[in-house]
Amino acid sequence: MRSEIGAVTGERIDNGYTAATVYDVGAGRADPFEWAAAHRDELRAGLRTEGMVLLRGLPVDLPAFHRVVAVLGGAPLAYAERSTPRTAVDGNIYTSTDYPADQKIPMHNESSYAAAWPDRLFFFCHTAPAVAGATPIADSRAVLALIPQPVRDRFAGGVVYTRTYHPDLDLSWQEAFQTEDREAVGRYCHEHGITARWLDAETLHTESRRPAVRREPVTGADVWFNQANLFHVSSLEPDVREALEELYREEELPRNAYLGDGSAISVDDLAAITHAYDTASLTIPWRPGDVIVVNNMLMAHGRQPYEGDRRILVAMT
Ligand SMILES: O=C(O)CCC(=O)C(=O)O
Repeated sequence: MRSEIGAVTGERIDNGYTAATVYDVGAGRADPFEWAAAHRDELRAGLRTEGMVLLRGLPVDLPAFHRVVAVLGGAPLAYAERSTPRTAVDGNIYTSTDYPADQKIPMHNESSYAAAWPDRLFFFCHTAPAVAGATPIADSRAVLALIPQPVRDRFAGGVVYTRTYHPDLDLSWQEAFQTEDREAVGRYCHEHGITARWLDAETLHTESRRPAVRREPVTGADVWFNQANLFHVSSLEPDVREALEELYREEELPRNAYLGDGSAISVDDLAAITHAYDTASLTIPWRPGDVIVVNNMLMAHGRQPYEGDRRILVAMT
C-alpha cells in the first residue's frame, strides 16, 4: 500500500502485526529537512497512531540527525536511570546500546522498567553492518494480543526488577544514576518508587515493581510494556550467566526480573513472550542515512547480532 504526503510517496510495510511507513525523503529532494518540516504534522500523526515511520536517504552526518530530531521530536533527553552502556556522541545524542556484535538485544520498550520513559525514539544509521544487525520493531499492542491469556494473568501484578550495581561489572551505580552522590541516589530512588539498599560502600541493590501492561494515552490501547524478558537472567549468554551465578547469590545478580508477587518467572512464560515479539517483529535492513522514529509506548525494538562495522545513533525525546 502507498500513502502520499505532499510530493513524497511513502511505502507502507505491514506484516499483519506491525506497520511502518517508509518515506524516501532523499530521493531527488533538494532539502529533506524542509520537506520534513513541511510535513511535520502528518508525520507526527502517523507516530501517534501507527507508531513508526522510517525516513530514508538523509545526509549521513550528525547535524542532519539533530535537525530531524528537532523537527519531529524536540530537544533530546538525557539518558536517565541507565540500564545499558551507551556512549554520548554529542549532547544527548548517544550510540545505541554498546553490546558485542554477536549478541542479540531482546525486544523491549525503552526505560519501561522505570517510572518515566521517553515518548519518541530516533535511531539513525550512520554505518550499516555488512551482515544482519537490523533493529526489529514490534507493535506492543500486537505483542500483548499474541501473549496467551494465562501468561498475561500471571503478569497482572506487574514485574519486579532487581538490580545489583557492583563495582567493575556491568553499569556502576554512578553511571546508572549519573552522580557520585549516594544521597542523591537515595533521593532519586525514593521519588521514583525504587527500594534501595547499600550492600557495602560501592555495591547498591535496588528493587522496583512496575506494571507489565500500560495504557497508551493517545490511542487508549493497552500495550505490553515491560522488560521482564531483558532483565531476566536467562537473557544472558549461557557462559556469562554461569559465571555470574558462580560469583553471586541470586539476589546479587546485576539484574533480574520476577513476577509482581516476587515469585519466579517460568521459562515457558518467557518463551511465550519471546515468541510474541518474534511473531510481531518487522525487520527492515539498515541503509546509511535511514532514521527510524518510533512511538516508544506503541513499539518495542531490539537488535539482531551482526558482522562488520555498525554505527546506530539514538536520540530520545
Ligand atoms: O542498536 C540497535 O539497533 C538498538 C539497540 C537497543 O536496543 C537500544 O539501544 O536500546
